[in-house]
Amino acid sequence: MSGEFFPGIPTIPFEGPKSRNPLAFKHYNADEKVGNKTMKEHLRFACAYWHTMRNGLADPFGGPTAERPWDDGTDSVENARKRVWAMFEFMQKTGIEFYCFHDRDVAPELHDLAASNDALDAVADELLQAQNQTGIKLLWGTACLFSHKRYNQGAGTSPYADVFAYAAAQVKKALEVTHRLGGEGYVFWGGREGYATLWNTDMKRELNHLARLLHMAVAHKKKIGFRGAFYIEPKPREPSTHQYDSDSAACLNFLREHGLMGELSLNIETNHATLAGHTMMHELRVAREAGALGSIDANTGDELIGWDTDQFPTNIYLTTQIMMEVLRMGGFTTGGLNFDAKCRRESFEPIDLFHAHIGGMDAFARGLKTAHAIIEDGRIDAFVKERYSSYDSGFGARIESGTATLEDCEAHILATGEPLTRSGRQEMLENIVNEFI
Ligand code: XUL
Ligand code: CO
Repeated sequence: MSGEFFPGIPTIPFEGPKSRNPLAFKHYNADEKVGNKTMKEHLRFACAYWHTMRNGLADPFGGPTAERPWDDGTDSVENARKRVWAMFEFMQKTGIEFYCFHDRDVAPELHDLAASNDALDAVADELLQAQNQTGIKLLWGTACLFSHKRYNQGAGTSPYADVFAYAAAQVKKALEVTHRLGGEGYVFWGGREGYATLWNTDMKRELNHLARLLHMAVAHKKKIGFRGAFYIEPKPREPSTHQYDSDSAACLNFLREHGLMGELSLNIETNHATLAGHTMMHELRVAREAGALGSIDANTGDELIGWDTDQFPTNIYLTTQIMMEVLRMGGFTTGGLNFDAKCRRESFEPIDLFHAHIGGMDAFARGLKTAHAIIEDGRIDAFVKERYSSYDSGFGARIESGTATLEDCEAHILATGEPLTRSGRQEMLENIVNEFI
């Protein structure tokens, strides 16, 4: 492929930690092995089409600043087709092997559904050609069910049945295009699936409708033979006051209540965890322990700004914690690390897209190595195992196996007296983590 979109920027090399070249990886060395897999096999980085190609970098107080010389700013299918090649040149140069898209990022929404579907098919032709030429794959596709004004009161949870039907039709098409492009997954992020106020809301009906939409999607997935994974992406608020998929626990509860557990797993995003008042490690742990950790939207928020800033992840503690959970589930299968992140409004040049992704990839390479080393070292795991060892045998084993009653517990304490507890050693364990960072 020619280098017409990012002239003067080479394929980003790995130069190691001593390099001072801003256009080089210091830690991400794609083919280097960590444990029994290479870094690229562990990390499965993906580039988000909406941020990389479509985000003008506006904020609530000012319009777009991004300079994207290849984009003529129109909604033409021609412009959309051209953008595909800018996206793929960018991914080739950064060595990112997957991408993710919404239907409306890759192709324009036109005057009616049929025209929009035709536009999407035309761009999908181009995407398929670019995938075949580069070997880059689709991590997941999704439908944008939150930007158009028809979705002002939700999509699957809209009080209007025809809006529901429009959303479902969009899901059908996006799913078919994802299938055609060999996507490894499909995401449901309920951008406006929640409420602005309970005074006008029938929550039970809305939740039932959302479940209907997902059941329809599961049925259609089976009908067309799509074998990829389905994910729900939790987020507590913004744009709505409360979103039903507010965090991992709420999503799991929803899936269980509506008979969808096993059909969908979770795509967990760092900044959404922050907005939910949780650590990312918490959100991942909740999902992993339910066997439902599917994929990750890798970004971060700003501690001083209260909205979804979608910044690139650079914090090594964060990436270490994330990779601990990923390694502990045995690695990704269909999922990966999708940079659902954008440059700051001040970083408006095309080269900033490179700095941003290089930084995120290096941060995750360090997180991966650190997490692997902590697990290999084994001291933290050994501590945790020992901490719960009173349940391994004796009376504790009877509690776990369900053979002890309240009366048995009373008798046990009357016989043994005041229990012994030990220090949780938080500081010592944090010091061990720091030994590896
Ligand atoms: C929005 C967000 C979405 C989803 C896909 O906060 O994260 O971009 O990842 O719809
Ligand atoms: Co996301």
